[in-house]
Amino acid sequence: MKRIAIMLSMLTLIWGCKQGGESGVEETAKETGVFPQIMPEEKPDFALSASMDRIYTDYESPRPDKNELFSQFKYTELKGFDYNGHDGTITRRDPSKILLHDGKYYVWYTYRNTPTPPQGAAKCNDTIPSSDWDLSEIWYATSTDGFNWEEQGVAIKRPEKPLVGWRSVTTTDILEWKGKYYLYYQGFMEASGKRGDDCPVAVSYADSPDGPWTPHNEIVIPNGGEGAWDQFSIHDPYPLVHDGKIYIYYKSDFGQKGDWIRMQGLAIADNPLGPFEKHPLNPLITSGHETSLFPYKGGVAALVYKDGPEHNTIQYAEDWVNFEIASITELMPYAAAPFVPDAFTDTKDGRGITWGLAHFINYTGEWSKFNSKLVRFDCDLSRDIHDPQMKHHRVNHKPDVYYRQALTQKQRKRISEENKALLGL
Ligand code: AAL
Repeated sequence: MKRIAIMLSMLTLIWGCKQGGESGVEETAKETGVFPQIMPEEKPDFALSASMDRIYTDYESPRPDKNELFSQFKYTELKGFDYNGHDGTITRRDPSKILLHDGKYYVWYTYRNTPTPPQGAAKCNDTIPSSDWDLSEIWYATSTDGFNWEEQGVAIKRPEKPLVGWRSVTTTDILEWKGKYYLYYQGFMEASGKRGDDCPVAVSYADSPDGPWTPHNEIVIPNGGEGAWDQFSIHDPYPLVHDGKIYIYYKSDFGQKGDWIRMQGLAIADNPLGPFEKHPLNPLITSGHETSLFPYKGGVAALVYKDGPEHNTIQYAEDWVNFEIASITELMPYAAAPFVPDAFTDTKDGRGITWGLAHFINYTGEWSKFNSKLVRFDCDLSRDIHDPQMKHHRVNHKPDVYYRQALTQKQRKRISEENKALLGL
């Protein structure tokens, strides 16, 4: 009897699909209480589970390959940079967004060239770095294809003590504003690792991307006050132009040193040299690390990777403040620094991104030779291309990738003991 009833309701459902299109489907679903075979385009007004509800509120499509804000990421080794055989004495990391100027791509990045690899805060001195980004400068390179780069040399040197950034200037990003150029960067005034990774943000400006760069020599985004979430670190300054203002998204590490919680905040100014006002809702994104963003339609999208409960997501904020998960992805670029053609145009119709630079940290995997290497990533997070090969909804890793995530001896021992107890051996 029950089977007949189900059959009848399914036949009714199919008949509803044929007869009434969407409304028929909804009506039939309401009558039968069974979610229809043809998924309603618009959010139906019958009861949905929380997860089903998100399909209509959060995602452009139930299929990632139909979601403009989903993409896989592909990686290509860059040419034009020497790393001393990756012995740890040279690092290039934390690249800036890519700027296109006079037919050339420009990128700025943290450059360290020291007599030794990083030795930790206890052993560091005026020439021995504490961390991979200690005793660093901001260098830059140019390219005409994004794969082959020509290193141009230093853009921002470390200033004299006690000016902001005297110990290290790192983790920079570029702003083009009213025909001038601004490089924002972390200005360390103590070796990273002494207390934490503590620094504010400084800025230098120039009339050309090739410099010369004039340091503003003042802190433009200060650390938070006593007890504030961003009291110690203002990392990864990431400027965009929106609503006629300069929006700088940034990260801070808070909670317990060594067990940091990392979240993203926003500071806004009318003038590139500040004053920057921090958003009252900060922190705005509960996850991520060097979080990169790009205008998308009328809002802004964010590549949120590495840390936090929502890592490995691409998020979207229509109002540039309240972010929602737009897709979940994998193998996301570290410190992604995309080419964002409309980063500074104050666009209301953001087009998205297709490539940029990123970095691999601890490139050789040997902590005693810690150094990082720049890499190119490509993706399809653009409204102007459709690359199906970037839209496969999973990366098919080969078995060796899984085998490399091997159990440790300690884990094997624990499992063996549990097994013996279970089997009474
Ligand atoms: C990076 C960034 C900041 C931190 C350190 C160098 O990944 O988050 O720049 O200070 O790590």
